[in-house]
Amino acid sequence: MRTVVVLPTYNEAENILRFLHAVRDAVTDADVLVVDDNSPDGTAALAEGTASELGRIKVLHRAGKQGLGAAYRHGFTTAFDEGYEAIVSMDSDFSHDPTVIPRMLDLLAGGVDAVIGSRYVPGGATVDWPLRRRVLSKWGNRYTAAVLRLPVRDCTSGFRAYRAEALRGIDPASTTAEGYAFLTELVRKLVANGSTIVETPIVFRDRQFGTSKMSGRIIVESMLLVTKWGVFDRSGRSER
Ligand SMILES: Nc1nc2c(ncn2[C@@H]2O[C@H](COP(=O)(O)OP(=O)(O)OP(=O)(O)O)[C@@H](O)[C@H]2O)c(=O)[nH]1
Ligand SMILES: [Mg+2]
Repeated sequence: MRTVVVLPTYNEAENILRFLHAVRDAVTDADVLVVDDNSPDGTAALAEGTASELGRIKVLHRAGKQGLGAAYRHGFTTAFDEGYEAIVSMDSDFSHDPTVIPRMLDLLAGGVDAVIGSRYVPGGATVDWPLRRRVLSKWGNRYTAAVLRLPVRDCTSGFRAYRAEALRGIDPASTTAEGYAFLTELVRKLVANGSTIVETPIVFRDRQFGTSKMSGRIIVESMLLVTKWGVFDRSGRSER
């Protein structure tokens, strides 16, 4: 399958060079699409340099920080326009291990529509995160799966592989979430559309370099949206 790895970046200067090399080493025949929100630390210029060196890496230069959701909406639209058959998404800070990508692509090739790298299935784990992050993520995911009745244990994992056709079928451009709630929004739409989703265990590591973009605002956004979608689902109304 013609594959592209979509990498959102914001201030990942300390990671991007090594990370692009690690992705290329893990999946030699995949293209890469970096989606940078004009990172003040010069991430995009570093990515361009690596693109010239390694080839088959494209950098989308966006005007400014608009959140993970907006970056992925842009990246996915570009991937659709360029006709890829498989689309991988992942963080660019080494929290997600690129050597897992081939396993995800094998699962896609086996016929599923989407593969989620999951911290909450047997074999999955989160290491070196502070207790409060672990509690927030684990219980946030339990709440999300229960309220939205989703058969997925890690709805907020950004490490995924999608069959492009299945992703296109839910029109990601129509999503609205700004932060990581965007990832739940996609799962909800995929499930509603009858897509098959499997979770494969991953070990999530805290970033070693650079700073977290996690904010109270996007945590609140996620809780409010999940609750709102749950209420809509129960009231029999569809969508938003
Ligand atoms: N283009 C773009 N990328 C973003 C934005 N926010 C975060 N990212 C990138 O998206 C990936 C996942 O980010 P998050 O998990 O939300 O945040 P993070 O900064 O990695 O936070 P920690 O995991 O807590 O360290 C990383 O590669 C970030 O650089 C954004 O607004 N725009
Ligand atoms: Mg991260």
